[in-house]
Amino acid sequence: MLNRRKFLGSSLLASTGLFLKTKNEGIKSSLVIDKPIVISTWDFGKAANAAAWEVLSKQGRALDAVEEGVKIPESDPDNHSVGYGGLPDRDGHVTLDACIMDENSNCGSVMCLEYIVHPISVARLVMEKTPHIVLAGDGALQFALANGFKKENLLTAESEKMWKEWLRNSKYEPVINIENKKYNDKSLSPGGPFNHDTIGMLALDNNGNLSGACTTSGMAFKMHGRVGDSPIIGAGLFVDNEIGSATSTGVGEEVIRIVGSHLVVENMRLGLSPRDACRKAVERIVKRDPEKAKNLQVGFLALKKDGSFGAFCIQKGFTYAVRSTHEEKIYESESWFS
Ligand code: SD4
Repeated sequence: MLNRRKFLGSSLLASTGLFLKTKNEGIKSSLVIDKPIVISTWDFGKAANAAAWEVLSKQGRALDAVEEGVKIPESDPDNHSVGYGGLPDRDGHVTLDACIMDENSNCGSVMCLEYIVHPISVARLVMEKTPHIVLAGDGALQFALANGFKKENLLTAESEKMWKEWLRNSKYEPVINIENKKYNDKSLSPGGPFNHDTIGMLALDNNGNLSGACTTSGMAFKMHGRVGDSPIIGAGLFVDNEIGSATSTGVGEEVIRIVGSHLVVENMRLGLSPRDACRKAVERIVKRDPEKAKNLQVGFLALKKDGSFGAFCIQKGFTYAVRSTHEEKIYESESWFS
């Protein structure tokens, strides 16, 4: 049945000229017919996708899928860049940023939230229970506690150890996600690898609706109060149910500057494929300051309304995970620099 459906999908697309194949871009040979689909940033997106898939494969809503999905890395103590076990700011506080957006442009966000393992669920509650979109800091914490979330210490012994190693030099030199370079080389950077990664997740459900979620502990050893792109609607995440969705990872400041995820969705609105839409956004960052870009990492990931997907990043090394009816795979994104 699946094969027949896939065949029908492929032949329909081929006959209408929609059968596209681009290097390193997800090939959705049976686009609409093969929904649902979920994609997320980095290798650890695979386990998160599996949780999202539990929802999607039972005809669940994309919104529920992305929330359930990103909760996996949020509660994983071995993931030092999301939720529990995330690396603290330079003063030792684990401060979390998260946002969520549904098919009706409803959205919710928390910034600089402490002590709560699942900031994504608090963001969803901000969306559903308040007339607001963003709650920050202590206000976000009070809101979470009032709604039954438990206050927990998020600084694990391992994260604390890494922070203490960092404190020995206390060099405030925030660099994120540059794979295989000095920040991920333990001998050059005690405590590394530490400075990545955010999970951004995008899903298309059986009803053809899109939603997205993005959650992170942000830049390791950041200034207290620093907020990145991840909880900012339009920067770290954007969903337009008519067109598509996008999310980002990397140096948040550069993404905020260009309102990156919104830009990727608007590029798709203009007709670009997900991969090309991401590439155009990367180009905007690189062209603004080509010298700076050599030492920056930003990656964009996009999922279009038709189920096609793609990514692009500045430096080699950004990966993303895909789960659909016919694949469970990790892709390596194309990059500006090789
Ligand atoms: C931030 N964009 O806080 C996040 C960090 C990140 O992979 O994505 N790391 O700027």
